[in-house]
Amino acid sequence: MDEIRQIEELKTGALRELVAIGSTKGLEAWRVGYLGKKSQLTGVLRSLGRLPLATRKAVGARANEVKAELEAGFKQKEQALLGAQLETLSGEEAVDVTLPGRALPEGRLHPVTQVLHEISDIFASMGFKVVEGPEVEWDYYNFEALNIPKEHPARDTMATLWLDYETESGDRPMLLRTHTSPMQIRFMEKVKPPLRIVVPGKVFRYEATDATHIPMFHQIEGLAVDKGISMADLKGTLYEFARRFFGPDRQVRFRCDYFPFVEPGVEMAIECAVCKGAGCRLCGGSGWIEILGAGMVHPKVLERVEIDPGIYSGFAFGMGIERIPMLRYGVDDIRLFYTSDLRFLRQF
Ligand code: YSA
Repeated sequence: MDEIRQIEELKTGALRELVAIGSTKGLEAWRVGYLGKKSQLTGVLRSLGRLPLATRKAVGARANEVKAELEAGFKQKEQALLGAQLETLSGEEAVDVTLPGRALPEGRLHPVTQVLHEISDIFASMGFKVVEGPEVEWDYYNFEALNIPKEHPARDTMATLWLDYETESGDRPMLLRTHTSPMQIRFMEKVKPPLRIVVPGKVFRYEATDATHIPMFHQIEGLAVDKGISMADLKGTLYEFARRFFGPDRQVRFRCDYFPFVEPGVEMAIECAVCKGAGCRLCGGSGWIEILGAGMVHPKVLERVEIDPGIYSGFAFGMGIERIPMLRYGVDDIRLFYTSDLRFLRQF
């Protein structure tokens, strides 16, 4: 059969040429010539329909076999050429394909951010909505509306960073918020009870640093206002938080405290993680670390936002965030969170 002989000659010629090829460019030209759409072999396969039935089968089968052989030869040659190319590269171009890849460093959330998310999630699961507020505040929201008028001694307990902005009357009404409590006022101006929110965020104080104090730290504010809310609701909520975050065995202590925007006011402390209550440098020898201030929202604060204290009552709390991971992991200096030492931060 003429066709078969033609195919065999084609194969012999193609393989002879393939052996002699020395570049990837030459190999590509060979592929197009012998295996491409316009190649002789493809032509044979396309014209099978014109052959008499008796020869069609044998020619088709052989043409397909030769095509597979040529394809295999092409692949083998391609590998050989690439391998040779890698071996001949030198200096910067050289690639050692056997080397393992370089792992990219993986980022992660800062431990304080992780804890802030975790605490927000705990309160969210108890029905509190998570909202945020501005870090640059007016005196009105940070102090005045929270029952801390000018000249009130409570202003001295939160040394304030004032902004260099003066009104015509010589007042300096802008500041970096010293706590997250201004969001109580902002939220209640817009939303009336029943309401339950937590407000995570940064706060700023003009303060010297030590093992438990820094000038920029985080707080999470809590506020619940409804009919019939009592101190029992406040304690129940905070006990539940402590149980979920620190586990059931950690001791919790409430003591009376004073904040002008609550009546009565309390502070909550957790048993020191470093000394387990025995007293150490971190807890100043007391065995306890204060984590939050809280209380029943003062009637004057409710009146300010036009909520009738004769009908509604509420509780609020403001928790310092950095001290929480200190208590959980036994970190004995708050400043470690902000010295950017990756050996410390990678542990969380
Ligand atoms: C009180 C009553 C409420 O109804 C609502 C909120 C509050 C808390 C109040 N706004 C407040 O800021 N109180 S506080 O000055 O005692 O701070 C609260 C917590 O922040 C402290 O318990 C402490 O955990 C943390 N804190 C305070 N100063 C800090 C600090 N953490 C790190 N560095 C500082 N300099």
